[in-house]
Amino acid sequence: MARQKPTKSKASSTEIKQIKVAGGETHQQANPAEVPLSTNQGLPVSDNQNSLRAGERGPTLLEDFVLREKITHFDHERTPERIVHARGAGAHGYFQPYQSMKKFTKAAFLADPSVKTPVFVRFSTVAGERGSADLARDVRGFAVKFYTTEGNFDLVGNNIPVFFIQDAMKFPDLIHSVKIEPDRGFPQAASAHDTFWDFISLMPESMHMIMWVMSDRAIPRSYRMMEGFGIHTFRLVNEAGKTQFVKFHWRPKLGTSSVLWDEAVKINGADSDFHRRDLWDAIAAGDFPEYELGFQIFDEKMADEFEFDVLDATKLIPEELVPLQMVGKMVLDRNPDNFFAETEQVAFCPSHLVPGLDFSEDPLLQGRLFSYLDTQLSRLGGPNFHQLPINAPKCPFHNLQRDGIHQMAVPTGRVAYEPNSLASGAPRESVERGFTTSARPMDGEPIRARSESFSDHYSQARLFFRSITPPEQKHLANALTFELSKVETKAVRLRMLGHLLLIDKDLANTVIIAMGAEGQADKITPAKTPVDLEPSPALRIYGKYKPTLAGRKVGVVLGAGFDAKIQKDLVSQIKDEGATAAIVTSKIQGEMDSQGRIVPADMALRASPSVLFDAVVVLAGPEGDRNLANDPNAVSFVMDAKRHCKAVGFNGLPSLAKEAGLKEEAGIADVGGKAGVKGFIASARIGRFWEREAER
Ligand code: HDE
Repeated sequence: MARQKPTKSKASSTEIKQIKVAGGETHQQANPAEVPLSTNQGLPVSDNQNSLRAGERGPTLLEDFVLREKITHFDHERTPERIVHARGAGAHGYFQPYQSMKKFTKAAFLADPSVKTPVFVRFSTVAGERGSADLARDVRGFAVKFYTTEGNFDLVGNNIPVFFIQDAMKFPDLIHSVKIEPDRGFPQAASAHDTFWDFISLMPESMHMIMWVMSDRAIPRSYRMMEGFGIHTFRLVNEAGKTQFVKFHWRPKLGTSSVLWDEAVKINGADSDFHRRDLWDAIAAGDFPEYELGFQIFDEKMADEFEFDVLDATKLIPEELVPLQMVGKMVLDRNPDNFFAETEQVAFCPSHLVPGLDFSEDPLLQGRLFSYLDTQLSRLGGPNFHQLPINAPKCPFHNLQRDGIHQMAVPTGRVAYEPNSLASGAPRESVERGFTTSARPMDGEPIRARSESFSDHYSQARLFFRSITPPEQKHLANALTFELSKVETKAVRLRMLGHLLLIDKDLANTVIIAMGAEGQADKITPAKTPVDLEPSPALRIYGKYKPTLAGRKVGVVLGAGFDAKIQKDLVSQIKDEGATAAIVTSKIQGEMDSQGRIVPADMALRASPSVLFDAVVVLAGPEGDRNLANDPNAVSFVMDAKRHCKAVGFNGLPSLAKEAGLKEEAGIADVGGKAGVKGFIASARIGRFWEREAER
């Protein structure tokens, strides 16, 4: 395949020939030593500024094949976007097992702890279009392509361990309900509208997922700080043919963090690429995101004893019931070279499997096995998308498929069938190395029906709500109130409130009171009466991982005359934590310290609200304090950091403190005082001080 040589940009513009062309404007021409620009046919281009015209002021000629080639290619620069998960960010890396998993699976990439398997990961939102904002309340896609020696394995998961629906038949309805409403074309990337809640309120099976989507999990701080799940039950198969069930989990090394809804709304305005930029910046800085892969392994007998069906994707298996076994780590250590060629063109398919793994009969998974290949055919324009570099296996592959649109290979020889006796060495099937479907019982009449074992829609929703921490519960109730208050159709609101009453009375009543709907909720009769399950602390975000500042970003605002010693100490201690310190000043050129030296800035205050940081510090001398107190950007910076329960350090700010209502309280302290910089760092590690959170 022809590869374009990267063009090295020459630093000095003196090498470029400046000529005056007709009309007097300057026309730049490259030095003869530069790589010549050419058409896609390899023809060097003599003029990349002017189209071919009939006279200087005449119409452009159809004959201008250089212009037409350039414009035609431009016109087709976009492929159709993914119907779901359109907005995403990708990264390269590797996976390495901790130990051999041969006892459970014959998959080669899990057999040898010395072998690193290359991976490409794409994180995404689901509902919004390609250009939508990153901080929508939404599920996040967590798709990993393992380029193994036995072919590609795609683990196409999400950041939430369950799903809205039980059967693939409902997927188009679910997605149509959440996407922009078809008549008006809005709202974009938002679930807070009538069609979504109308559908959800008519689908009791979605209640468990709704708890997750209304929780802080749906507004993650970073792709680097969220868990991932394969959701469905899969099978592991070992050399002897023994099968066990497995659920896949990803655990971020940095722990989990989420933002508050008020932050999410403001981040979308301040930096709608927040997650994409965060991932890119971390990898570019050498701070490589890491995730551990964990397996929940269980057998048929155990599965039969659970109170729920392991084929039902709206249910999870609490870790307290089947603990996670950590099997390896994934490190993302390289940004894509080209967003389109890699992140956009990557094609994940849950049907991409390797020997040693197998599917289950989960009816949602079964539908996915068809859908992904089908969607790639139209999204990537034909059946040869596997030849694109990002999709091609890194192990050899040979078969007798031929032709098709966008064929990039040149197959040789007269034989394109099997068996044949005319081409020696032509590929043949292999019983030893080939993928075989695991032995599993299969019988029954063709039927369209949901198994009785799928019918408990409320118990695990209740389990989730009762397992998370009180601040998470509060945020969940607020999210429900927010979303349902945006639903215009009263009947839909009241139907949803009826479901909430079945999930948890306290939760329902909080939302009912906040909406002023006392005594009006619908009465819903569940197919199966919900039961109280043992809470699962593993489902919470907060208190599950060790507090850390690693991978986080601290905003350090400097006002004129700030204490240079404190600032230096602060920046060095932040770095020691594995975090980033971003210097923020009123003017982007920097700010003067107490010793008259200018410290350069990373960001300007007017473009950097505190929602972009995990913790903040503001330092100033008397003049700086006065200036900041008069700057609404500085005042809202501090007020928001306070409101969002972040660690706040300050020094030398009597006027700004008065203006922004800043005083010493939990997580807020003078870094020049007793607690010092160390005290601030200790608070910043904790992250949020929920005791400061306002009731609403
Ligand atoms: Fe997807 N899903 N999905 N999905 N999905 C797609 O495939 C589909 C489901 C997930 O970064 C599409 O290439 C059906 C569950 C991710 O490129 C499409 C059903 C889970 C991504 C599709 C589901 C996912 C997709 C759109 C119900 C978590 C983005 C473009 C039966 C386990 C992958 C594409 C990327 C993308 C279909 C449900 C995860 C249309 C029919 C459950 C992470 O084929």
